Amino acid sequence: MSASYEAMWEKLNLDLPAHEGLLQVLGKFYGDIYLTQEGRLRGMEYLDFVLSEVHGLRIQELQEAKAQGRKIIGTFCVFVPEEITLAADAVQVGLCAGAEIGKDAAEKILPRNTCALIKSFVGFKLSRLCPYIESCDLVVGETTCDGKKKAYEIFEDYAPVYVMEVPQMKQACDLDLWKAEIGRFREKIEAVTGKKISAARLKEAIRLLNERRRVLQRLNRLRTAVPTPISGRDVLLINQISFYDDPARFTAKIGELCDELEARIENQEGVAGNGIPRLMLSGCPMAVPNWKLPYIIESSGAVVVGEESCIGTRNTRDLVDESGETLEEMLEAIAHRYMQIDCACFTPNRERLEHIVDMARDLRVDGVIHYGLNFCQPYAIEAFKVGQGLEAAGIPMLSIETDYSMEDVEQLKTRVEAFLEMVR
Ligand code: BJ8
Repeated sequence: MSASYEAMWEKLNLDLPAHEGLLQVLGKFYGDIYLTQEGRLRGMEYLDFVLSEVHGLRIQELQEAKAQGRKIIGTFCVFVPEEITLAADAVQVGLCAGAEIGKDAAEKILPRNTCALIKSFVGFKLSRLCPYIESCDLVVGETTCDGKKKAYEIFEDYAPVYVMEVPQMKQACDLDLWKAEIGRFREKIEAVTGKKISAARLKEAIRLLNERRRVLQRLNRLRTAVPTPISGRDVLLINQISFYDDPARFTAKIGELCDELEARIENQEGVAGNGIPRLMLSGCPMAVPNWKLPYIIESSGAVVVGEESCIGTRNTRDLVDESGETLEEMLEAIAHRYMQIDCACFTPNRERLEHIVDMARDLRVDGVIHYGLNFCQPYAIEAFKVGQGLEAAGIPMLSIETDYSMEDVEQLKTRVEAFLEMVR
């Protein structure tokens, strides 16, 4: 990464030597996991470039946006409605982190038995390693799992935090609560940005973000092809980048990539041969640069063809109804769309079980790997019902719990290989 960014990082008060170390590790990790793949699509060059500039060019763009008076809003959950942020001319970026690097710092203020995702974002902040967090004018949390909910109470000592209340059930009264929360969020965003949200701007934001969802839906549909035309690692990266790249640019680039995939399918070309087991991942989100499990799977002779996750289809499956004309109608449509998210923090959460089985069938998978981060109770407990649902559908499932460390790689590989033997 260019040395010309150093002044920018210094201004953002990053710990420069530690940050340099992080970039080196990330570059090596990326090279090993991504650039060693054979027959990669031309369209992935854009993603390689964006990732190589993850702390460079994109941060520079955020600083330029700030200089023009735009605000940067950071989030940790797909429940935060980006349409509202965008309609107030702000930029929303995902802050979930998938690296272990700030773990020791995080464990000074959080219990050790906290999930890796929470420790990671807290650790990145405490270690002054994340230029995204340091660029934020507001960080938006949410009351999903207990770990995040309580961590925000501590996090607000280090960054400006606002918390949205996400209901835990989906009854009529919960939808009312959620609508009120969206109204409260709109007021907060208007206050932070100093800009009133108009119906015209909200309509445009809804359209733009639906387009991003549509292109990712198209990408996922193309993966139903046998042989699959793109690796699971590459699609995970695309989903991860969708959380911080410019939405219009990203959508255009992924559209081009899908054109390339269609040509590949027409020629019956794929990244893995016909007999290679097709697996689907289901469970906790994999935030950048958490590529551990897909890499283990794909280097063990299988291919990942779907991700039932918030960094995957849980974030792209549902669109906002675009027929609303007034602000009220559009806010209502936004509330309805977000309440369809089937996060394990909800009870009951039967629709997730149905979605998983439907998705596994559509993608013609040979098996599902349920992925949970250690100490994530919602997903770990829900894995039992997911397993039952898949068993009834005749689809094998392996449940894995892990974290961001590399210590268990060999053990995971052994389990994945045994599972592959079974599904073959
Ligand atoms: S809508 S999945 S992004 S909450 S892994 S921090 S649940 S203990 S990330 Fe999530 Fe929103 Fe739900 Fe999606 Fe807690 Fe579990 Fe950690 Fe998690």
